[in-house]
Amino acid sequence: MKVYGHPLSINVQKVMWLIEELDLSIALEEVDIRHSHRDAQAIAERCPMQQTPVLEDGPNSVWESHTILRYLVACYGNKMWYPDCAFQRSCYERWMDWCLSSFQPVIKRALFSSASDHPHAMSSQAMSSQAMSSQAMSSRDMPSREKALEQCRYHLERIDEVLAEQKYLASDRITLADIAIGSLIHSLHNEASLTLPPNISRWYQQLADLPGYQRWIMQAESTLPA
Ligand SMILES: N[C@@H](CCC(=O)N[C@@H](CS)C(=O)NCC(=O)O)C(=O)O
Repeated sequence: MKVYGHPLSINVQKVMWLIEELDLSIALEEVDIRHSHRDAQAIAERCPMQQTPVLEDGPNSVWESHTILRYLVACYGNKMWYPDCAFQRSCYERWMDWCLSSFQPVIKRALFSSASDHPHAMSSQAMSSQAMSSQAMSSRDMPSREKALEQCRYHLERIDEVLAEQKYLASDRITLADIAIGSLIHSLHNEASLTLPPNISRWYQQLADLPGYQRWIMQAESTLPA
C-alpha cells in the first residue's frame, strides 16, 4: 500500500497522520504533479480529477482525502475508529463533511488569499490609518481576507463551545473528526491575526502531544488545495 501525494499538502497530511495513528505501514510516495509529467501521469491513471492524495491498496485506488480516511478506518481500524453503529459514525462524519464544505474553504481564503483579491480591498496600512474597524465596514465592502478571518473566528467560537463539553470533537476519544479538523488547526495556531479560543487551545495541545501530529502536521508547512 502507498499514498501518492506531497507532504506539504494538508489533504495528504491528514491521511498520513491517520496512518500513523492506526500504526499502518503505508509509505508516502512523494509526487509533484505540477512539475513532473511522469508523476502527473501516475496520478491521472489513478484519479480522474488528477489530484492527490490517492491511496493505492492492491488493485484499488482510492481518492478524496476524507474518503481515504473513511476507507482506512473501515478496513484497518478497530471499533473505536469505526463503530458498528451508523449513528455513532455519523457523529464524526458530520464534522468531516462540514470541514470540507464550510471550514476548509474559509481557512483557505483567510490564510492563503491576499487582501487585494477583493475589488474594494485596501492595504492593512491604509485600513489602520483610517482607523476602520471591521465592524464599521459593511460585510459587502470588507476585503475577502478580512471577511474570511471573521468567518473563521465565528467557526472557531462554535467549535470551542463543543470542546467545552467534551475532550475531543465528536466524543471523549479521538475520531476522524479530530483528524480532519485538527489538521487545519495548526495553521490557525500560527496565524497572527487569530487567537485560538481556550478549549480549542487545550484540544490543540492534546493533538500536539501525538507523534503522528508532530511529524505530519507540525513539522511541515501546510498548504491548502490549489
Ligand atoms: N477534495 C480533495 C482536494 C484534493 C486537492 O485539491 N489536492 C491538491 C493537492 S492538496 C491537488 O492535487 N491539486 C492539483 C495540483 O496541485 O495540481 C481532497 O480532499 O482530496
